[in-house]
Amino acid sequence: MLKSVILLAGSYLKEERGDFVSEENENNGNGEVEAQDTQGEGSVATSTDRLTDLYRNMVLVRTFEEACQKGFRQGKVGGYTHVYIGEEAVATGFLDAFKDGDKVITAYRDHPHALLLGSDPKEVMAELYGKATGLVKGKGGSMHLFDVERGMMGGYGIVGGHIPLGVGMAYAQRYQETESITQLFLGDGSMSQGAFHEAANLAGLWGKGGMCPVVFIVENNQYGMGTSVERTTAMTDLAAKFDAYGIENEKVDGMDVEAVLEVAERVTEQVRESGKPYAVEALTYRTAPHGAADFMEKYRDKEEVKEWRKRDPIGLLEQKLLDSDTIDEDGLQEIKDEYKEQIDEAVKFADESEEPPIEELYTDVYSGEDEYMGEE
Ligand SMILES: Cc1ncc(C[n+]2csc(CCOP(=O)(O)OP(=O)(O)O)c2C)c(N)n1
Ligand SMILES: [Mg+2]
Repeated sequence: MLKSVILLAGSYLKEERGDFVSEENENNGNGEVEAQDTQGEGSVATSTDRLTDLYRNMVLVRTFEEACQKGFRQGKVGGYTHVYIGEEAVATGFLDAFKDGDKVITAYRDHPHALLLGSDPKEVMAELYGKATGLVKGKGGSMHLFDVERGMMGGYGIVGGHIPLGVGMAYAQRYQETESITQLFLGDGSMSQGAFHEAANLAGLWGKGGMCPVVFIVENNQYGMGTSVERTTAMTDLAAKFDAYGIENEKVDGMDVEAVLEVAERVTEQVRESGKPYAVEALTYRTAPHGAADFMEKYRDKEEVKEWRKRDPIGLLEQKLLDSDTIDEDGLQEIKDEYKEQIDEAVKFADESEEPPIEELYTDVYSGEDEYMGEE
């Protein structure tokens, strides 16, 4: 296995590049970052058009997340919300390898997955605002986005709870003799849940017979809320945990979208072909707080966040696009302005939409006839 230190590499990057994170995402506290090993030397040559598309997708996600963090702090978003700022390269790279018929399932940090699968940002924002025009009629909120037609099988709030569901979905895909696969995103924190181990065991077992085409994508952002991976488990090599279940695995630099895309394309095709599960641990970092309501971050210090921001995924790609003369500073700004305008419209739409009517309180909540709910 090739080894490379990902954390401090790339410090050529201007600190502010790509880092259009608002000051309110700043944090306080103490903590340390350790260098990590990744397999592969990183990037492959990707066409400049494709790189620009990846850039656009990451800017879409970042701009959306900035706006919903703001909306939450203005009291417009009910429930709770968790943003993906700093982690954009992971979902962006993997979902670029998504094919029609595939399925995606994830935890509660789920806005990017819906957006990247093509859900309308207006409907996603309206969902966060709890409005009837929302993606699931305002009844799911930030943590429970679904867009089944596009393959988005949900965001889930119970840590680890979606993992057995995703493995079951992958089994069904083979049982029904399709060529589709499931991309199952999970957090580092969820891997200490029993549900993860039970599901990984079955995935490995079913995979022996080519009956479980699932890609586990571990979004290792170094923390589960305020608890670092080192304080969660004695065995911090998360990819290697899959060895115990006979599941092939590797790590990738989750800040480098081109490296993520290379792994995603190769691995999704292998899983599609073989019906066997595969796991990728993407080493990444959320530069935003755990949840939008968190301001004080005693578990990590500003220096740590600053170090990771030097490798902001959007900044890294901007540098690459500039260095290769694919685009200039004005071109980058134009893209950012375009998404700012689109997301401003989404916020306006969410703000102006109606709340669901009271008669809808019980519809789409339980299966079966609606009328038995709330009736004498
Ligand atoms: C079963 C369960 N236990 C505890 C929680 C509270 N909780 C919410 S998020 C979280 C951390 C999960 O961390 P990770 O899986 O690494 O995801 P991340 O937030 O870093 O994306 C915890 C413990 C929960 N939602 N569900
Ligand atoms: Mg985490």
